[in-house]
Amino acid sequence: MKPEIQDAINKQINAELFSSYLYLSMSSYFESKDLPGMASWMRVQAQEEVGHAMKFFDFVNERRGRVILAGIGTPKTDWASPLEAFEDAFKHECGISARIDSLVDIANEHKDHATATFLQWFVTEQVEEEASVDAIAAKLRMFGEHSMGLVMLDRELAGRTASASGADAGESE
Ligand code: OFO
Repeated sequence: MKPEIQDAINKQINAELFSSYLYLSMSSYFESKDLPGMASWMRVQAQEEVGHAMKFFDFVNERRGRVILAGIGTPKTDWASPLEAFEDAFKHECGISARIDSLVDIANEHKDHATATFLQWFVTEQVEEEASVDAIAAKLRMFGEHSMGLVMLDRELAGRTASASGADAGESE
């Protein structure tokens, strides 16, 4: 594995673990606001991000590279509203998508077809990652100040489970 590719993937492992930390922080925020469904949804999301990090981790090892772990940044801990949290999540996922696109560019520059092919799973996954948080933010925008809508959405989001979302580490979906 070329050092440039290895370095870029190691940075991505850090970014995925930061994503997990951010969503766990959002889960804690929702717990504090008595929104257990949103807290649970974010907790599942945090687990899914660890799964993403582990996919990269396993890939580097399969290619006889070396995973080097670095410190994880401190996530934001408070939001003005559930809508602001989901809007932040959407912005964050757009940033992660841009990172994945640059990784594809680096793999292509180095004619590393194995890495470019491996990354296609993430390109597709990011479409879903952006769409899922954006859809929730859209519903929150629609409800406005109506607390009944918030309660109903919270109940709906409680239904997300780790297995249904492909959150298990190393799961290929
Ligand atoms: Fe790993 O997709 Fe979100 O961040």
